[in-house]
Amino acid sequence: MLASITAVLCACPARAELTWNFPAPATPLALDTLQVHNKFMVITMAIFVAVFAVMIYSIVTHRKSRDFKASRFTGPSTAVQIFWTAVPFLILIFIDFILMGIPAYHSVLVMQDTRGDADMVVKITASQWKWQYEYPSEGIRFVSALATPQAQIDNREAKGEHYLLEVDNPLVLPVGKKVRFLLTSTDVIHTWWVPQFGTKRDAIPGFIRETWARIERPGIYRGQCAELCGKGHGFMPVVVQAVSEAEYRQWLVRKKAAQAAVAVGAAQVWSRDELMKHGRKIYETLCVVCHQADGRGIPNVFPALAGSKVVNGPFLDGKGRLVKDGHLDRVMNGKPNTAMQAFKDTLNDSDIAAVVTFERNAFGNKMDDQVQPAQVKVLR
Ligand code: HEC
Ligand SMILES: [Cu+2]
Repeated sequence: MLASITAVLCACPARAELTWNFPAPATPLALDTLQVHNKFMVITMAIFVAVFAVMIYSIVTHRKSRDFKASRFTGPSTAVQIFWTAVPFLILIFIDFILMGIPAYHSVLVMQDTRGDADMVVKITASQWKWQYEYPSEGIRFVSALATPQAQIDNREAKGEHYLLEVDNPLVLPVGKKVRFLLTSTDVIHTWWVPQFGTKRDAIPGFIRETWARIERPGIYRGQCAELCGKGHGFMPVVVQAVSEAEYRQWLVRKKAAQAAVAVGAAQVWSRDELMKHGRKIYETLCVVCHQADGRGIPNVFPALAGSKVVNGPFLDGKGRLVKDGHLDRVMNGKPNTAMQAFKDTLNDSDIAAVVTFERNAFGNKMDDQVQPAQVKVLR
């Protein structure tokens, strides 16, 4: 028994880096809330020590073995009674309102301060189980999904340093700028949370909520969805890369060029191999959480794509229109009121064409056909 406890204790520090304090604040707001926390800890510790000191002193000095005789007075004067009621009352007012209330109120005000003086706006859309980031004034939009390989999740490979806290496309932000975040969701409630920013806001379907951050130091900041949002809840991390203003400008240029390249790619005819290769990548980042790596889904929850009638059925009718509830329709428009969301707005033409082609020719499906990006484009 003792040996096993010792073994567990000794193994712990080797497994995870143990830290006892909060992560270093990266925004003024996070610093503010940390200071409130620390101040409150000092106050509660002082109260704890004072109350226990009196209690322990009384227990020790007035104990029976010392033959202590209790005093037997009754009914002290009204003045004394008012006095010993009023004094604790005043102490409480002082501690609660002055020492704790004012700093807490200040923090909450700062937290809510999303007035129009922000330098830039980022729109965050949550969906099961990934984040979409949009820079409205730059015309940039992309999906940020978990990048941890499935093999690590399945314990077939050793877990990496940032296990479940890594994404394919991090949110890139400039330091020193007030960034206003607008949050919403397409399905259930999610929460966008980066501990080092001191911000945590629910993304609620049908509502736009807001929060903000002014990141002070460049670096990579990691967080998670903090609202239990279904099976993939633990698989939708938030990664923010804070860079200098100049690097941010360069990133914008690169990102725009990449988007333009995607548009060019969508105008070309892709080979089957290209479609399959790209389709596998999309499938592994976005669909695998539900339909599983082998395409067999989870019985009664997520349908199998292997052997599915939809996947192994037509996707366009004779006139080149979408077959209702066909393969392409299901992927582009989803199925209302189920976990199968519409991918039309999250994926570009090439992504949709590739992932559909992949599904039709993987997991034992042998449709031997393909979808071209240009076909998806006209169906939008
Ligand atoms: C959040 C879970 C989830 C994710 C992620 C997801 N799906 Fe689905 N998918 C479903 C569910 C649930 C259904 C069944 C809908 C219904 O009731 O018909 C479904 C149905 C389908 C079907 C029809 C299968 C059939 O036999 O009815 C296809 C095709 C499909 N999904 C493709 C995809 C693709 C491609 C992706 C990734 C781009 C994807 N799905 C991502 C949950 C998901
Ligand atoms: Cu979530």
